Amino acid sequence: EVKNLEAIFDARIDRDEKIEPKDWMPEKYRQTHIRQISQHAHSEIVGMLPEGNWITRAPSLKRKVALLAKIQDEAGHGLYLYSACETLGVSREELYEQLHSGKAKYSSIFNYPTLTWADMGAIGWLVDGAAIINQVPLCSTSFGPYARAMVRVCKEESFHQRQGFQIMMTLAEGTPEQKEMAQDALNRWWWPALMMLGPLDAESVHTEQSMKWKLKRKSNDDLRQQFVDQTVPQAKMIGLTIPDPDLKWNEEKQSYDFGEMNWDEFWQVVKGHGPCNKERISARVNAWEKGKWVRDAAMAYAEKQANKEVK
Ligand code: FAQ
Repeated sequence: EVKNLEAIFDARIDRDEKIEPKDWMPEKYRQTHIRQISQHAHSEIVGMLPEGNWITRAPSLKRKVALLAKIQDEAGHGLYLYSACETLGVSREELYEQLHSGKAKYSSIFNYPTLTWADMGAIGWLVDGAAIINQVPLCSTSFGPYARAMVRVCKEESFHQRQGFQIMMTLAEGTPEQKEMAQDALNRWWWPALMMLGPLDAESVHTEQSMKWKLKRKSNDDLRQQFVDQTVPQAKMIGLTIPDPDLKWNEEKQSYDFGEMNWDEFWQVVKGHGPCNKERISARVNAWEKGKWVRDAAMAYAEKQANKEVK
């Protein structure tokens, strides 16, 4: 009977139908979606921390307002994604527990430090830039709640990317020191941003199955190529240099060739040994523990209200 259900399911995927939470789905489909959607949610939440570091030091009121709004958007994305994930039968408490205990992964990129204001520019421009390239195809992913969440998320990411590029542009047009600060941020964020799109296709264990299920619509390498081709002209436009001596326009393939990434560094960061992994997790655990009294008070209040209604 499961064989039969599986054939019907596969046919629905072939027809590009959306799979909804109450529909039958193979257990592996459910598990792989819980994995990817929860990693994505954790990334949004942990991703607030590097930028949170600069809220009190933004150079003007306008910059501070925009940065605050961006970080709040990220909180919203995290909450959407946790909700989408919960429709697959996992509770939010379990997901938080997985993050806080170090069991769950989140994007490697958020384990790097934010050393100067220019890093706010580089994150918006490069990290949100890479996130959009990865997430636009996810708007047509096969699982309905994930696909629908991505539509709004992508619109907001697009504002974030412009916000970051505008910071970089302003710095690059500024004093020599400001331009140097922008270049230094680009130097530090370029390679981590490329690696954020995941291991090489040849090393990517999930791509083949995820493509069949239309969870992933493009491979890691295709997305990376698209990111490079889109970003190199933007760097040129503002007079900054991509820190890659092997970067070269390839006339034949009509796109850029680029250098090799440091995959040892990537896997070290993914395994928890990046520059800020410990700091990020302890910030989350701390926020959770410090917020306990708020959760307790809200529960006590809700119980009191419920009792009142009975009388
Ligand atoms: N970091 O076989 P694949 C954002 C793991 S949101 C850590 O290629 P898959 C917004 C992978 O989980 C950024 N781990 O895996 C923002 C797997 O391990 P597992 C997050 C990584 O799933 C901006 C193993 O390596 N976006 O930036 C990474 O097919 C600014 C093998 O890899 C998403 O999560 C990595 N970079 O492809 C917020 C998008 N890459 O699970 C604040 C949704 C791979 O077996 C500020 N996710 N791994 O233990 C995806 O599209 C996919 O999951 C990929 C990875 C493409 C990330």
